[in-house]
Amino acid sequence: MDKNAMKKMAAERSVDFVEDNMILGLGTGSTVTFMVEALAKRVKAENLHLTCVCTSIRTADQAKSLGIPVMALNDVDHIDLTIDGADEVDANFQGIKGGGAAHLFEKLVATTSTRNIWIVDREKVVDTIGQFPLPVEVIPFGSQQVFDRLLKEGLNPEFRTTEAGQRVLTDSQNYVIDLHLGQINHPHLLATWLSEQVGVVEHGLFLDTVNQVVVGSPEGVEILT
Ligand code: ABF
Repeated sequence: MDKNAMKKMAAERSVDFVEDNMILGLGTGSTVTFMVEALAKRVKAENLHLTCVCTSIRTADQAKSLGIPVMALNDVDHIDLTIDGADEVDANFQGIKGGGAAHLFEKLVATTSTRNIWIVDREKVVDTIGQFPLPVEVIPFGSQQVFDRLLKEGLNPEFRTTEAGQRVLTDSQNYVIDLHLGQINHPHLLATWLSEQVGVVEHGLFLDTVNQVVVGSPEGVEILT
């Protein structure tokens, strides 16, 4: 079974957790794209009343194009449930996000949410996180000095660029530096250190955040709690 089929399977199953009148957080990425498509079908079929807060311009554009009501995060006082993708998640439900360069908005929405569900294909469930490069959003001003500090710390940094060699810009017009670590044995220590670095806006370690993980695999959908 190809990866997209597994993503689609998890995405469609996650929509079952959506209830009428929810304020719903919508994540970012290709798995979420499948989820928003399935959500729009359910909204229409059951005439659900939802308010959705999006974690990227591209998710907001997709939701609005499918007739899903969207509100800004600043305009809601809570979020009942957020469904998002992830790049890696381990057995302790610690994860890496940000492959889609949206982890700042995703973390703001996730930390506002009563419940968080991640939707992944099976390959994203790992023993130890870190094989996926850890994204770090940095402001452009002084980003070279931040890069040099990460390099000196032995964190194997690399500015994320497009195929044309241009630096990737987040929705906040910041840069992303990816840390090629291979394995992160003490994610909480690393998260604290990164958060203390001036010029770092947010990192992609999502620790003690997710409540359930919906995993698509050739054997079917598995819900980890
Ligand atoms: C987003 O989902 C990002 O944080 C994460 O990188 C991405 C996973 O992308 P995909 O679903 O396309 O594999 O939330």
